[in-house]
Amino acid sequence: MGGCSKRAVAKGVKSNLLLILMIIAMAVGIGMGWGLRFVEPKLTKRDIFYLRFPGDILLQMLKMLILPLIVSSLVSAMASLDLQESGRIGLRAIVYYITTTLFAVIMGIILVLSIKPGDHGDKDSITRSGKSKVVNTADALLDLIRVSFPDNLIEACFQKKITDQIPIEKPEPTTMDPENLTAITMYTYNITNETEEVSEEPQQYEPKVVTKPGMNVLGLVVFSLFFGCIISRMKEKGRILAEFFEALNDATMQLITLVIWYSPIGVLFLIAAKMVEMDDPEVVFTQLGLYCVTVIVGLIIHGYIVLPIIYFIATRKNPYRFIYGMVQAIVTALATASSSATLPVTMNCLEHNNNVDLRVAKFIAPIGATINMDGTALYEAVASIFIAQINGIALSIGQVITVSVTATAAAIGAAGVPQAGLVTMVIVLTAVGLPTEDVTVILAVDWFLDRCRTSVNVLGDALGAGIVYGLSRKELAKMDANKTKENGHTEKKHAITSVNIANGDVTVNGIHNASYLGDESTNL
Ligand code: 7O9
Repeated sequence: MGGCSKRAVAKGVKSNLLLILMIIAMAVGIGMGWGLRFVEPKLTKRDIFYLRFPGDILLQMLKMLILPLIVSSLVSAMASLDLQESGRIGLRAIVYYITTTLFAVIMGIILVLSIKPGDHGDKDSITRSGKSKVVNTADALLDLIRVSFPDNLIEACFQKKITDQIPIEKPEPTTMDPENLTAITMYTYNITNETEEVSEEPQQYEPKVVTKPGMNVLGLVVFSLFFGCIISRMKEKGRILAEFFEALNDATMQLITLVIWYSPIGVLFLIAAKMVEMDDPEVVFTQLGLYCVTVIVGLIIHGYIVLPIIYFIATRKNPYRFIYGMVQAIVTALATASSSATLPVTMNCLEHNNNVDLRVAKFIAPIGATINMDGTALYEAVASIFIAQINGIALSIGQVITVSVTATAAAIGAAGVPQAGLVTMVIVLTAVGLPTEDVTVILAVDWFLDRCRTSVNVLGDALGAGIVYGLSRKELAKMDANKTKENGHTEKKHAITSVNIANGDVTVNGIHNASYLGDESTNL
């Protein structure tokens, strides 16, 4: 027992050291980046490019791990769960995702309707940046199903097929033959033709399936879930596959531990580079300050009050201790603005700091990263009503409800579409008939709010895993009992596969076994 507590202390120091390093990295990154804004001569794009380099390497290492991580996690988790149990656990997760996303949206709507950030500004005085996009809601919905069943698994690792909107060419006016015109009349012809196009009927589009770069996560998730399910049903015959994916998962998790030790350096430079390259914050934040405040207050209330209350109700444990265990993941989310790149860190924190049963963490965390985006949902609800406000449009109750439903659905389906932030935003705006080109008004602060909402997305996934674990203890214990009854030697085998080499010493991974036995003692 003495060795056990020593190990616990060593583990505590280790995770605290990382935590301290992460916080220092964030502070130094902000300070250094801010300081570098004032050096003369100003940093060029090239300088910033090099400043970001250590951060880019972190991002690449994290993203490199996503593919083996999600496939091995989902397959091995499904293979280790009985169909009935995994169904019940999955159902709890889905209920949690939908209700919390809806809560986030409602919180956002309440705040934006009471703070009214859009009533004070003048829409035309706000600097616009970027371009809006043409989106068809029905096609976006169909795409969700389309990407779930990729036609080629290898291709799904780096590309996805989605529906694009192709402008329909208008037939040339027959009265004028452009080929016979002189250069100057040709010019005026084009001009008049263009203005005619704007004033006449709107441009029509037709759908076309195109290939876009980026991993088709949804496709891989669906495949892995079914594949794992089948392996579980094959019993003895599927055992070799189950063990293969289990080993692959263990190996990937150990690689993640290595990457995490590098993450403070990466985080420092990612944040510093972002601080240097941002546009003059004074101009942007005086124009959109109240809007940012609305989003951030909403995110804080949702992530640090509403979700912890739900966690407490479901598990009767201190939610802030759980959140404390997730700080590394939250800082990584702030630095990378990507919950998928943060997923390896999230899984690591769930396993090592919060002792969530691996079968639940492996099953729930990747699905959460893919479909559970509370921060994004809250953000989209606030943004669309903000856009209505700056246009002086008063929304009816029906329209507000439409915003809440579409924002919830858009956040859940976001991983199905590339460039999702913009696209899902346009879907919400279209649903209530708001001007879609006004998304360009809020793009100037999007990079900043993206980081904030990503950290709430990650926190929501983590708390979700904790909650589902808390609610599923009975099923997990029952499964353990069944397994020990079936054959005593399997457990021993599991213990050996979870030998912790990353520590430098060979100790049997305490968390893994403790959670199998339902032991509370490791929950520090
Ligand atoms: C935010 F599960 C994983 F890790 F494999 C996974 C991989 C990719 C999960 C999700 C994705 C993915 O593609 N997600 C995605 C998320 C795609 C497009 C848009 C978004 C929305 O992103 C959030 C936002 O912009 O609000 C946020 N940046 O959580 O990453």
